Amino acid sequence: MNIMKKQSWYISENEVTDESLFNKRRDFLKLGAAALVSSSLVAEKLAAVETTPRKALSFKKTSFGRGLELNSFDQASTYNNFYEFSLNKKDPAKLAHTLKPSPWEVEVSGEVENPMYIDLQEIMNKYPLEERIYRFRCVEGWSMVVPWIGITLAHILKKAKPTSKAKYVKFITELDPEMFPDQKRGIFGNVPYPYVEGLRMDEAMNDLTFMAVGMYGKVLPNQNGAPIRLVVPWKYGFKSIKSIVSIELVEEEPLNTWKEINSREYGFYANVNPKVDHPRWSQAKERKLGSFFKHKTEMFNGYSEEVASMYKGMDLRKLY
Ligand SMILES: Nc1nc2c(c(=O)[nH]1)N[C@H]1C(S)=C(S)[C@@H](COP(=O)(O)O)O[C@H]1N2
Ligand SMILES: [Mo]
Repeated sequence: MNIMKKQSWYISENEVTDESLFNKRRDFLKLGAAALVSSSLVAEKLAAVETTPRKALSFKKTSFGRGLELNSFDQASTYNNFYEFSLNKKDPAKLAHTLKPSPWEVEVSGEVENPMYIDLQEIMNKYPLEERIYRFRCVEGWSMVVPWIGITLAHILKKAKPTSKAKYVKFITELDPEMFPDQKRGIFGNVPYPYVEGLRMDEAMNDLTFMAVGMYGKVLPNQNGAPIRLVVPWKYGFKSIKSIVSIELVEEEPLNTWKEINSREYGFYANVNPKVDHPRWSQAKERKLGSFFKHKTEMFNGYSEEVASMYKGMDLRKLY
């Protein structure tokens, strides 16, 4: 037996991995015996690690995020929040093979002159894809830097032509219990499905707001939200909804899933803000995946120049 004495600098695994924060967040979900059973099932499936080769995409490089140090593909694709598969971050990479990203269509509807269905093949083959390197910050306190490939949401919305009544955009994840095991639990599950998110119209049209179909040069791995997901880099990660099937332009602010689960702790705006703490933990610092030390959280996750003007006159303390 090799028992090491703890050094003064020793930080327990829990503190480093943020698993403790994750668990705190999870407290609010109705975790019953079912969840425990499913996590042992997950262990049996450990062998089924995703090995599917990803299709390469053609895209244009851009200057977004130049100079930022990228996380590795392995880091970004094996530490995921995707509750439709599991509440444990290591599980989606092992379980997401049940998600069938093709064929796939996204419906664009509601307050638009030109409602449409967009085929994912059409986006991948005909739209002008570009690469953008963005910071990504989860509300739990971990962060990463990822090279996403996709198009701006504005590109899609302009094709659909929003009417003057369009004030918000509502996004919905696919609802299909055959693809997403946690959805099978219905009202006894952890999360009210389908997962819903929303943006105000100006946020949706902001040039940073991105619809990703790929990362690290190739199509998205299922666990990162294939075949198409939102990326809003100045907001906490839960806004960046995965595996989208519906984009609806609406008049009223949509109720997003985490606000529905716990409106005291998660809001609609959810802008990254080091000065507004989560009711149960500080947001002043964050830890980038793979790095040992924490660093300071930046206002709007470092994107103030591009987005701060949208929130002039609003009480940022209430924007959580
Ligand atoms: N449909 C759906 N979208 C989702 C989630 C989810 O559970 N389901 N989790 C969110 C959260 S909390 C985060 S931090 C990011 C994680 O994205 P990643 O796994 O690509 O890092 O996805 C967001 N989008
Ligand atoms: Mo998150």
